[in-house]
Amino acid sequence: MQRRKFLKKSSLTAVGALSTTALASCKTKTSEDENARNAPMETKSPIRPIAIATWNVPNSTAAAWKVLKEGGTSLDAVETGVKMEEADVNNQSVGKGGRPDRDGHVTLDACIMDSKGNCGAVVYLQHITHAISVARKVMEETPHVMLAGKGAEQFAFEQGFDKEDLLTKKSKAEWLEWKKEAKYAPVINIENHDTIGMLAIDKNGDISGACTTSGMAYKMAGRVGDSPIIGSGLFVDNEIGGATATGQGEEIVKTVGSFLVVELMRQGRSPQEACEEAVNRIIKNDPNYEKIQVGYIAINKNGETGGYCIHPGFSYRVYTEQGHENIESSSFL
Ligand code: SD4
Repeated sequence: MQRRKFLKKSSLTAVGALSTTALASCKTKTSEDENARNAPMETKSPIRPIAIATWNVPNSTAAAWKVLKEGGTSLDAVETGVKMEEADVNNQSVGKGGRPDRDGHVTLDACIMDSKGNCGAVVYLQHITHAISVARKVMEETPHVMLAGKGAEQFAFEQGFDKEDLLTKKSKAEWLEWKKEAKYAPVINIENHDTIGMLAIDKNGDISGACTTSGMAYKMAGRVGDSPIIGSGLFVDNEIGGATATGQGEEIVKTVGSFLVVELMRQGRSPQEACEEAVNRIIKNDPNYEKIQVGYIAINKNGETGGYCIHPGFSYRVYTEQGHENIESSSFL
């Protein structure tokens, strides 16, 4: 019953002022759509280049688009794009200015994946704004996939990254205020919004993705969420598409969400349907789902996109040759 309600809702909600890209992924299914979905991918004319990102991050998608428009790779596009949010001190969920853990330390998680299946990640990284670039260095300059904590920091310094203080006055003042009660209760779409996950397809049709965050505000020291975990916060398969996540990382990790979305697309689901099913897994797994927010976005090889979340309020940004827009995601609740 609950499931029926959610399927109905998801097919109705997204038909607002959306581009053909978004509509292709959200509209009510017909047998024509079914045929189109089952047709071999090559027969459709693909939308490319394209960049999409979690939340309304116009500066990031514009920066990624510029790279793509100039003929750059999807890997350069996603790195360049998410760096905008990492450097923005007003985004308190990513990079410099991110909210600290409960001990007052800003610790960053990030990962990146290219079209050849290579990936790199950093977890619990301190003192460096551009965690995504360190993750890329891990991918390109080491035999490993993931570096953590002090080791990641030391590696970054060796690679020429500068040591910085990431705790801004604003985030410090808010943390000191929080400490008075020290009550840990994630606030949906406020405390945990703005992690940026980005997916892009370049002119050659190659897909890459990046995801970067300072994690849940006032988390326990050492806590790592989904964002740097390949398969959870991000997954790309160049034959199929990509997916990335935002929200309560524990739930995303438990269901290996982004990998799940890509595998569902491999089985023939549209990006929208795949995101819905991945959110539905969380709903089924966790009786307390009303207390949390999780949002997924996805793109398939044709450049069709989708997004879905538990609570209303999540949106994602799409940038194509047709222009750019912020799309309000449909939601379970
Ligand atoms: C995490 N998924 O660390 C991240 C949090 C997040 O916007 O998305 N914040 O669990």
